[in-house]
Amino acid sequence: MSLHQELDKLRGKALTDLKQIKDQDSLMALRIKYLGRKGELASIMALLKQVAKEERPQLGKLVNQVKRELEIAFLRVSKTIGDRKSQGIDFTLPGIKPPIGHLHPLMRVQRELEDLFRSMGFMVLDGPELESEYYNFESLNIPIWHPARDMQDTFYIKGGKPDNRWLLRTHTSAMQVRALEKYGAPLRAVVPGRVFRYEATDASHDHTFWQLEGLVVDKDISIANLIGTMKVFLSGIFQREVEVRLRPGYFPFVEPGFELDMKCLVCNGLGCRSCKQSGWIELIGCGLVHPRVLEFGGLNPKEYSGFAFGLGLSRLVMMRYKIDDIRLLLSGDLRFLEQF
Ligand code: FA5
Repeated sequence: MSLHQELDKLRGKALTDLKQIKDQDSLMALRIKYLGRKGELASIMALLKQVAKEERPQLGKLVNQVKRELEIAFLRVSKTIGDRKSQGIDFTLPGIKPPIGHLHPLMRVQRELEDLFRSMGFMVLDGPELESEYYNFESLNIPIWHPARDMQDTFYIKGGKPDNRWLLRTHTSAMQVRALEKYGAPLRAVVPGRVFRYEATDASHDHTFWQLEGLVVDKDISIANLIGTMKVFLSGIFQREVEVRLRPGYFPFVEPGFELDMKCLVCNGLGCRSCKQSGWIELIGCGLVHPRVLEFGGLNPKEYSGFAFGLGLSRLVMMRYKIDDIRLLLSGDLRFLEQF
C-alpha cells in the first residue's frame, strides 16, 4: 500500500471511529491513538523519510491536510459532547431555579424607614450594642435606683467599672447623648438597631428585638413637631392612614412623655394574642427631651428643646406583615422567612 493510500485509510478510519464517540474520555483516547506524538499519523509522517525526495513535498502537504481535517473533526465532536456533558443539561426540560436569598423583613422595613427619614433631613446613625450604664441609663436621667437598672431586667457583662458597668443596651435611646455629644444642635437623627432585655417572652415581647430611635433638637421644638413626624412616617410606611392613639407614658428622659399605640393590624382591632385581646398594640414611646438630657449632651435647655421617640421596629414589622408572633422573626425558620 502506498503512503498515499495509507493516509486515506487512516483518515476514513478516524472519521468513522469519531462518530461512535459519546464522551470526552473516549475522545481523548481516540485523539491520542490518531493524533498523539506516537499516534498513527505520526508513524506515517516518520515514513516520509523513506519516500523519494521529489515526492516528499506533495506527500507532506497531504499529511498536513489530513492532520488539519482530523483536528477540526475532533474539535467539533468535543464541542458537542462537551456541552451536553459539562452542563448536564437537557434543553428540553424546564430549568432549575437557583435559590436566591433576600433581605430579612426586619431589614427591609428598617431600610425603608431609613430612606423615609433621610428624605425628611434626618441623619441615620449606628450605635454600640454593648453599652455603658452611663449612656444607657445615667445620661437619660434614669437614676441608680430605677427598676429598669435591676439585674433581673438587663443583661450585664462581667467586668467594667462598679459605677459604670457594661451591659447589652436595652433601648436605642442610649444613643441620644452620644449623638448630642458628637453632633451638637440643631440635630435630626434616627438610630435603628438591636436591643436586648431580660424578658419573659410572649407573642409581642422578645428578649432581642429592633428599635428605631428618633431625636430632633433645635430651637422651639414642640409636641406638634413630634406628632407631625409620627404621622408622616407611619402613613409613609403603611402607605395609608393608620389608626393610632396617644396616651400619657412615663419615661425619665422625656417630659411630657407619651405612648403611641396602633390599631392592631393582625386582627383589625378585634382582639388577638398579638395585642393581648385589646385591639391596640404599643408601638412607640416618645415625648419632649428632658432638660437634664440636653444638659448631659452639653446643651443649654433654655436655648434648645427637642423631641425623641423610640419605635418598636420589630412590632412595626409584625403589623406590616400581619405576623402574629414576634418570636418568629428571629426563629431562623426558613418556612417562615421564605414567605417574604
Ligand atoms: C423605650 O425603650 C424608650 N427608650 C422609648 C422612648 C424613646 C421613649 C424616646 C421616649 C423617648 P419602651 O420600653 O416602651 O420604651 O419600648 C419602646 C417600644 O419598643 C415599645 O413601644 C414596643 O413597641 C417595643 N418593645 C418594648 N419591649 C419590647 C419587647 N420585649 N419585644 C418587642 N418589642 C418591644
